[in-house]
Amino acid sequence: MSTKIITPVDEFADFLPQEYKELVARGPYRERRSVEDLGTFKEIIEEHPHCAGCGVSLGIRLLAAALPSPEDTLIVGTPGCSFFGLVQAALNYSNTAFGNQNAVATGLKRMLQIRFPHVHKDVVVVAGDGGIADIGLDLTLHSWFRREKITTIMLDNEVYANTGGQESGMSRQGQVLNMAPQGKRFSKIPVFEMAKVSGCVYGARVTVASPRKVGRAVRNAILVAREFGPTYVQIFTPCPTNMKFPPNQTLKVAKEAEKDHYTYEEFMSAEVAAYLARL
Ligand SMILES: Cc1ncc(C[n+]2csc(CCOP(=O)(O)OP(=O)(O)O)c2C)c(N)n1
Ligand SMILES: [Mg+2]
Repeated sequence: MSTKIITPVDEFADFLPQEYKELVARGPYRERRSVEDLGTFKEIIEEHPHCAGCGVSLGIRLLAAALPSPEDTLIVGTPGCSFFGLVQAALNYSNTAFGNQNAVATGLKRMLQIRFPHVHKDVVVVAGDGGIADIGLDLTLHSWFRREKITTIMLDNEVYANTGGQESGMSRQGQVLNMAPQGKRFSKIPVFEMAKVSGCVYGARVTVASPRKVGRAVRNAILVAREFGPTYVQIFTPCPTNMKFPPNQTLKVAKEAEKDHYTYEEFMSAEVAAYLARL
């Protein structure tokens, strides 16, 4: 978890693929980056395999650009569409069995604190709505109850996209999906509200249509987790493939949601507000 792991020894440098050399020379590691710098540095090793217009891939780009210390960050994921982009991004990434991400992140964070007591090693869970709100819900909540110093980021496309369109706990009531032909019967699980009462000291609900807000939320969440406890960011990442809208409409769909069920919201404890004001 440092630039050392991507820096080749001189003898080997000539043999590396061009893609990799570019990552070493122009990756996200050397200077501080932000969402505003997207397009000016090398983010991923190869073209990612997400569908055209994928909201999840945009969410990954935004959050990766907003990491306060990319070289000292460990992203913990789980099966789902986010896996495709995250394994090829210029990030330290570890995948888990589906739903186990917050338990694995807990162990890794505690281990890193012991191994590197004087460096902030940020452990950030990045997973889909199914991974967090359904199969991993108990492990997510318990990591919050235990006040683990990790950040959880949900890429919410409101569907099990990767497996062909089953309903998730985060799908909207009435939503018809490939494998929910009669429409979903109950409303979205209020994970954002649950975060507030389960120990999260900072939370933000944003959409990919507001890149700066996403960047700020991710950065705040990670800096606050270092000092105070669990933090949560929920990003709406619409899926053109499953929701059957044209791929060039992703931002429009996200923007409309900001006026409807995905209004911007941020919460934090008084102590955290004072800390962020001092930064
Ligand atoms: C234990 C287990 N159960 C089921 C699966 C199959 N599976 C892989 S991805 C996925 C859905 C993921 O949905 P979500 O977390 O919303 O991510 P998305 O693909 O929508 O980004 C499922 C059910 C699995 N890999 N492991
Ligand atoms: Mg999903």
